Amino acid sequence: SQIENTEKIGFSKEEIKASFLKKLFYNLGRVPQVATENDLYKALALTVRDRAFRQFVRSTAEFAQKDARAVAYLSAEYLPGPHLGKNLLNLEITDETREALKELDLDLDEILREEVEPGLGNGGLGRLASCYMDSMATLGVPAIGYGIRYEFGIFNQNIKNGWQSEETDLWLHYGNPWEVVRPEIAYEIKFGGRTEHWVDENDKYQVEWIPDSELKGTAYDTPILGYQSNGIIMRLWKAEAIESFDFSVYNVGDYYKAVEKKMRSENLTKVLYPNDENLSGKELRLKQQYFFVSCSLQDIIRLQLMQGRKLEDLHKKFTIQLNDTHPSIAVAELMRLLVDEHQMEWVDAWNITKNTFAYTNHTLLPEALERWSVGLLGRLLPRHLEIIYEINNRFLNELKERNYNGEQMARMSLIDESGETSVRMAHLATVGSYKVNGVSALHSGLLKKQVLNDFADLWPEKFTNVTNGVDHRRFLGVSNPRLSELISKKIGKHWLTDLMQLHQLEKFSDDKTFQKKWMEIKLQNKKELAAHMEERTGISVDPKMLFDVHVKRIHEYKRQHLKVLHILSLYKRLKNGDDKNIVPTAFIFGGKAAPGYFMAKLIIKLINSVGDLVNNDEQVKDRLKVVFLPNFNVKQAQVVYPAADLSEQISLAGKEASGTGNMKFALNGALTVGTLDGANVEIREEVGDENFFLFGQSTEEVQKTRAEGYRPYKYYEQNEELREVLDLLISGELSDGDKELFRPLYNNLLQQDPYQLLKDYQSYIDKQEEIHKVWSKPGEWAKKSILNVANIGKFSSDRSIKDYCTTIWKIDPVRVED
Ligand code: 26V
Repeated sequence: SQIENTEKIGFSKEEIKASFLKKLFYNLGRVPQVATENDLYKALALTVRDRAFRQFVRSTAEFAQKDARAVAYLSAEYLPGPHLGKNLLNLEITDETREALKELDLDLDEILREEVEPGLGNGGLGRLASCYMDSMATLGVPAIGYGIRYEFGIFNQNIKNGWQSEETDLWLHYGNPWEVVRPEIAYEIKFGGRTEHWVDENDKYQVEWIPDSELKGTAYDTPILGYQSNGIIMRLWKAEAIESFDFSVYNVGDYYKAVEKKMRSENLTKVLYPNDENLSGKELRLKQQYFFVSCSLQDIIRLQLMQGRKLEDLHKKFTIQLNDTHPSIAVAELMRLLVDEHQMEWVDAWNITKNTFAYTNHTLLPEALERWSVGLLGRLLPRHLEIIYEINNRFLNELKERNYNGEQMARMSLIDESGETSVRMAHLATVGSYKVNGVSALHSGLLKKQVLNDFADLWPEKFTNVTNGVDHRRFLGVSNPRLSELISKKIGKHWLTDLMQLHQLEKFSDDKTFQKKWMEIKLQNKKELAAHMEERTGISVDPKMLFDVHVKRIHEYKRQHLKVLHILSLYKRLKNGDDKNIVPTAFIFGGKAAPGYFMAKLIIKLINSVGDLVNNDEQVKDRLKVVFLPNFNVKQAQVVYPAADLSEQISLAGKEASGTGNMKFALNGALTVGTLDGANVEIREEVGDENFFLFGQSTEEVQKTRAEGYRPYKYYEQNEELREVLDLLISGELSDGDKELFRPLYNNLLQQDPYQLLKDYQSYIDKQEEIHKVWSKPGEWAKKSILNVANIGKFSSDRSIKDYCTTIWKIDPVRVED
């Protein structure tokens, strides 16, 4: 009723226009005549934010009234993408807003382009967290997304002379109209020092942690809207100094010391670590993880108590999802809060803890599995190290009782004593959780067979799969308005909340007029991307070419360089006058390399060098184009996916946990060329093998190849075209005569080739020939494209979240409607 009494803000064109002008005038002190693009963007963002907060307040009231069980999603990364366009769609006011602005002589699309996206993540994992926020909001899952408010997100990528260079991301520079700071929601966080143990007068064992530094985390809330109804918040923590602590105890002479300390505190949330899939054991990274975990757990406990609930019932009212092991120190922190701060018995606290957490694993790559050295962990979090040892002792005792031998116990221990003694965070997360899941059927299977094999044998019922999904409202609804409109005209708008409705398109796949409209839209989207690329790179591409797209983080396991070998083979053939079966193709790449990852940076240089060679060669430049689109992020992704004809998903089988780009491409009508890796397997199952270009070894074959002693050199010797292409790398032709530049890649492929490119090469080349043949038959291609979209319904993140609700969280969504 308090909500009812609050003035209802309208959604009509007139009301939006009035609100917008009011915001521009009163919040920004501008009239339209003198407003900058940024002023206009901000005024519109504030207009929309008012409406967004209303949804959030209503949902929260509803959830509270129902005393609903809630999810706390703990993720060190989020990649929400631009908020404005998405919120307009969710509020269903895109057209009204466009009209309102038009009456003021303003263009909505131009304003949308002004938004700088929050790049608070590296790639797949962070983007998945944001897709899940959207779906939780839409479905009415009571949820809060907790994370870190990095001041500098993922770096901006520039390409200089073909090399990647990194530039600081200043996303907060112009202010962030979407967030609201909550200064009263702040928690103290301790680091370092020592612990004291004693038995008190009631014979109770007591522990006190005496830290050597403290700081606080303050909440910043961003509303995340669901489609048409609900809204939830993403609560990000910013590190600040505790002023009273610093300033009062020091005398005037130490004022500057105190200032320094303040600055040191604020450093904690300054910057996102840009390494995906590689851990360097950095102290600040562990501090970030503990910081956001402790703030979030203290907040959850506050919410539990505030609702008049008992702490003993925490696991009944909250489930906490760990997005990879990055927040897994939470297992020890919750134990500390319950036992040390809330005086609970260990056994009771452990029962709550292991029934509260659930853990999602996102990678099997050994170099990405988190371990923290006992030395570092003990120095930073002495109490947590003790707790981890205690959890481990009790766990190993349990194993002993089950007659496990020493070798098995050493393998399963939370502590790895084989090298530098360290804590295996995946083991901590597994032992401390009631469910563990992988992110595709294949990956969840491998997780049980490889990394967590012993645990899966011990607790088979703990392990499950939830195949990833994507926010189709963003990646089709917002980013591909033309296709969305065509689909809605044919089958209605119901697909926005039920992607399975796309099945209805199946019956039009042979319809020539429909095929024509379908491909006409693709062409329009390609024109837009071509214009965008030309603006960014100066390279012009004919929109009629086949758009063959490879966008994702640059990593050897993703095999961007296999794509390069293919391009070079086509180049060679064209130069030799052998142009049969080669259709004009634009090869489009995008993605960031971790700043310290030499091979990945060399691959970027290679792509650009191949581009220079091909794009400037009179003989081939109308047949092949190579573009590296700099700074691939969510905003650019929204222009790329709708324009793709072919989606490259060519990782070595068994390496890509799921992939989510694969889903976004297919959702926009691209056909996939891919290996049997991650979610590709399930995409192929859904769209049908005749509509999917499969190549390469299976996971089992990859393992067999390795077991038999893989010798890449054999393929170099036996395959003439492959040999010529590889030799081109060190010929100097790509590098102004420099024969050494690409030698590290060449040597790596010939000597180790850990991702077996050479073994999969021929199968890839053959498949590409088939692809070019199909492209020459537009009707056939169009049909396959339509069938891909018609059968992609499974990969909505709405389905993933429903799976989490039923198989893991045991939550019934509560949809609030007007
Ligand atoms: C690890 C580290 C190590 C420390 C430094 C920062 C950092 C950041 C991220 C990671 C692990 C990234 C794991 C990841 O992103 N996995 C991807 O998750 C996607 C969503 O489930 C999935 O689709 C991709 O296949 C998988 O690679």
